[in-house]
Amino acid sequence: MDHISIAEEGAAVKWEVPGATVATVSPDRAQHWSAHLPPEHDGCFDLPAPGTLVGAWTDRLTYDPDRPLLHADGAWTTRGEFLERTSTVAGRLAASGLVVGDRVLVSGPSSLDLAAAHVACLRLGLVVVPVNGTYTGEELAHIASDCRPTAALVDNDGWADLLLGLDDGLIVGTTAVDLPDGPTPVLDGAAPDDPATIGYTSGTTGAPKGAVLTQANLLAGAESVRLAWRWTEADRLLLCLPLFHMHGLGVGLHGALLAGGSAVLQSGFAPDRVLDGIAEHDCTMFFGVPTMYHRLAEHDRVTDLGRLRLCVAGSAPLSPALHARFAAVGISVLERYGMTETVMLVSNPFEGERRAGSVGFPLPGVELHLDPATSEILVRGPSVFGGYWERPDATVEAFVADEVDAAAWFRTGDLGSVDDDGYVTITGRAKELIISGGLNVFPAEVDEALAAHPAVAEVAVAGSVSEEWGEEVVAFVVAVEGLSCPTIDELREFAKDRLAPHKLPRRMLCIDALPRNSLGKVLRHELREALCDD
Ligand code: MCA
Ligand code: AMP
Repeated sequence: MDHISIAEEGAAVKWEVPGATVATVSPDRAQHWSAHLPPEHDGCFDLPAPGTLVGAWTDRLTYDPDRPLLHADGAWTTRGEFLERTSTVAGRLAASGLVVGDRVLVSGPSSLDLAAAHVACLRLGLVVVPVNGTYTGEELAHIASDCRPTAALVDNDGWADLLLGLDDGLIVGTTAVDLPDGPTPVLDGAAPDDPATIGYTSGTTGAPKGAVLTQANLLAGAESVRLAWRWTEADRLLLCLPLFHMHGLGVGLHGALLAGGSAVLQSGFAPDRVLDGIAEHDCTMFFGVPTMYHRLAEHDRVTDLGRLRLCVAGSAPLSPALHARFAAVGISVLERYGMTETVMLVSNPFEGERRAGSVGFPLPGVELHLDPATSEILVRGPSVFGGYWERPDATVEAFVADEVDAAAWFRTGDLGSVDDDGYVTITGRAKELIISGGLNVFPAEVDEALAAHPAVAEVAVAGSVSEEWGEEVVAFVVAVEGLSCPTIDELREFAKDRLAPHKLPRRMLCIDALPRNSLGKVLRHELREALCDD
């Protein structure tokens, strides 16, 4: 293990992105990592690299095999049972012909089967492509044609037929992986730099791209929060976030397995069930997006969350007002910031002030720098991915090379500031993005789908502030001359086969013309401002 002193310069793992623009960056080396370190670390910590997520899990979980690990579908599974199940599933996948590096599309409501299928794939050296189960056929088809999976383990209605329609050679099953058993294959043999997951995420323009995360990236991402949040095997996480985004998967599930703690999996979010689950299973931690906290704040048993030792919020800004509502009942919600491409980046401290409106300090191993010209947040470190699947151009665009040392900086597309105490605040976005209920909506994709409506001459969407959703998608529609504007219901119905439900507009405004600059580009910020004046 590399022993890193926080006083040492350029501590992060280095990598190069050939061809990336070279910019002058003068990183502020004072990363305040010590704010996250338990006192016994004495200002130093061990980077988990070189290592693999699966290696670290197995090391932890083979010890004390009778200890409860995951609660799902009404029953507990122990560490030993879980490891055994994952090796059986891996044996089945290997016997079906899957080999190291093959991509496997995995999607379904949270369940033990889903967790075991995911872990089995990783232990076998397969590359998991987690997919949001609410995606439409079109969205799914894009991902499948882009990453060309060898197998798909999916529990969502109609998906098996859809996928077989795209590729009849695909091995398709459910996450129960009811395939013939095979001998136990080599497990946990992946190297740190081997790809482990491909997470699809949209860019400002173009179709969603796959962010490739290695075993080492995922390990570093989970390890940094394990350390910072003092996550131990005594912890029990109530995990109701979906297991197809980084928040639920890369932080919730991966972190629980790495810490050797336990987790109560719930499929979907229902405040009553969350509070009941916490009480029944003596949970110690809860992770959620701000929309979940908003709904919990409205609940008459909200103070039950006070029995937890840690409540973490992320994926979208937690408003200072919501932070204050929890503080008023004695609950100090810890806000953190991350991305599909980077796992977790910045977090409020476990000890010390959890500052409302701020995301805190860079996590151990993460270097953060603000682009001096634009204030865009640039990051590098062992959890940051190396590039997009088969998209060299997009990869080059996503990184800025450092003039001084070889490690490139990833451009997050988020704008930020760092105050005198070292707290990072996200002040805006360089990228065109709406975040609704913790889910990303890229306006251009929605514009394109709505523009195909026969009564729509032109259309652009913008995000309006919403207490519950953070932001809501609002469509500004110019009707075809002589036709009346479609209603919001007609518009949603029209687009529902192309766009997942969270991308559909919740409101619509009929206008005479879209504001455009002299080059014809829609001035989306003017639409947002119009909504603020509303
Ligand atoms: C559901 N609907 C939504 C959303 N979710 N509409 C807008 N935005 C959403 N996020 C639709 C439903 O399809 C339904 O449509 C209607 O809204 C009401 O649904 P409801 O039952 O109230 O919603 P829900 O099923 O309770 O879902 C809300 C939710 C969910 C629990 C907040 O969206 C959720 O789990 N969000 C978290 C996603 C997440 O894990 N994000 C992390 C990605 P209709 O009425 O038409 O049926 S970001 C990430 O991973 C990075 C690394 C990070 O930093 O964490
Ligand atoms: P995703 O691409 O789904 O991983 O979403 C990542 C994006 O979510 C980031 O680039 C941010 O814009 C946003 N995000 C995540 N956490 C926070 C947070 N605590 N505050 C504000 N934005 C956040």
